[in-house]
Amino acid sequence: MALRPVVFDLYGVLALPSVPRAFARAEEELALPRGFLNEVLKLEAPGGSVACLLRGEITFSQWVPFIEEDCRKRSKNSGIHLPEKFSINQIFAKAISERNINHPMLQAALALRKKGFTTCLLTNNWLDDSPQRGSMAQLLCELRPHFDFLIESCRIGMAKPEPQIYKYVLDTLKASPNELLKTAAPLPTPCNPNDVSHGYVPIKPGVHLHFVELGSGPAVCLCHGFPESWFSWRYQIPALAQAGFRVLAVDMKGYGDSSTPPEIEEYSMEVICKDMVTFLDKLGISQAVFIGHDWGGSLVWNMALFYPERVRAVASLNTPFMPADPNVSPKDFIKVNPVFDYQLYFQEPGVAEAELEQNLSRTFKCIFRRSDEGFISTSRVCEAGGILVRSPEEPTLSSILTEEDLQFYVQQFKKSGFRGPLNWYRNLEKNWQWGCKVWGRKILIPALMVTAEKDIVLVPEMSKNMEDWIPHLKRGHIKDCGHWTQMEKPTELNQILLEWLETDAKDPPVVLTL
Ligand code: CPU
Repeated sequence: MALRPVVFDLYGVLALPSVPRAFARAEEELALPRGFLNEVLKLEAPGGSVACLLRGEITFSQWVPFIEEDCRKRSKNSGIHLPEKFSINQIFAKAISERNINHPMLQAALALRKKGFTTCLLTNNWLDDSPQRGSMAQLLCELRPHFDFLIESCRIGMAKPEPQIYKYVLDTLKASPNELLKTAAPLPTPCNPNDVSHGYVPIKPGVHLHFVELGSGPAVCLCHGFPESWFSWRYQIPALAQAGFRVLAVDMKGYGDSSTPPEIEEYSMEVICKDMVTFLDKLGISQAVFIGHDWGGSLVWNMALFYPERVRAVASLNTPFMPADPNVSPKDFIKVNPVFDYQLYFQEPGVAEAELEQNLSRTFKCIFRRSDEGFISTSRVCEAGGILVRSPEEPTLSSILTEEDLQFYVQQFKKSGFRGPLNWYRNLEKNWQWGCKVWGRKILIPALMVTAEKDIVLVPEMSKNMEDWIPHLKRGHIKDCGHWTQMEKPTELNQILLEWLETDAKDPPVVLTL
């Protein structure tokens, strides 16, 4: 389908026309007449060095001596003194380092794209081989994924305002009318499974872990819960990568493209923690920030308790840290907390598998819902004879995911079903015994607990005593959020995680004093 095109100028998407501003500042500092630099650039013949630069015929570093020569000539002709320290390189370095994204404009571009418009970023740009070229690369890396097309003059041999560049743009964007619908507040950009890098780490014979990786910087390992996927972090992965982290979103053992060994013992917390340590070892990562949700939350607290040296910082969404109490067995705990009754129903191998695998699309439609959309009832499940028996045969799709998102989960669970995922629940006694060994141990590494107001299974109240065990605990709380935090409230969650990562998970910059 041909779509309606929208073309953005790079300087619309950048907050400040930084080159003219840097020119004005340089002129002031160097006591040059106002507009001197612009004049030099403008006076250039159509075939001059600026045109060559913008068409990519020469690189930035090749261009600098030409333009400096032009400046010298012009100053001589007009009797202007050009100081010794005059440097085009420095003026541009400043201009580029000050370029900031104009977020409202970018959001507008994203909203239009979401509504079916084809978006294009058109810019007169140069081949940057300057020492500061990294800033330009960073900026374009951030912008590129948000547009269908990025057209840079230096890559196509034509520059604005030459008429042929507009013909080129029109040929690239094939137009056809399309209805503009009302725009809502945009969600963070999710990642597309076909557009991300996938990695596979051998853990031991017959077991490997699959993960999606984006960004560079300190490693952040994202651990999903039941019954999910690396894809549950789709709204977090680009945001954390953009903030300067190397994000590794893992398909936990038993899920998606990771191995799904059939044995129950393979899914104890002790074995899964060891797998995650091996995962880091084999990638050569000495420490990672661990962020987990649901069962992934349980896992990351255990990583912090048993392997603090491998954990740069730990954060859990929804799942509180509840140390194993030697006086309360898991069965006792479930008796006191009837919302966990489904966990008893999950115990007998094969039973819940049969129910949950019968119609994957219905299963996920029933499970992935906000609490006010009729979330499955998790109490009296044994008595009811199933977790989905009280849900509609043809449930509606929740507003927290799209039909394509749903199909992704369906396709992932077609591979190995629910046996591996359910096995996470079949080590309750073993996990408790393992936890009892460290009764009294505290978590003193940087830690964050994010509670979700309307999670009816992992209720915020359950986290109330965490400070006894994690005295320096930081907290975030998301109102009107149910169990599926990452997809229900991605904007709010990203804000909490990014602020915490910035303050507690980045190594402080090294300050050199002379
Ligand atoms: C319940 C039943 C079926 C599908 C989904 C749910 N998470 C929602 C809750 C699933 C869960 O049981 N998490 C555990 C994690 C470790 C602590 C106890 C709860």
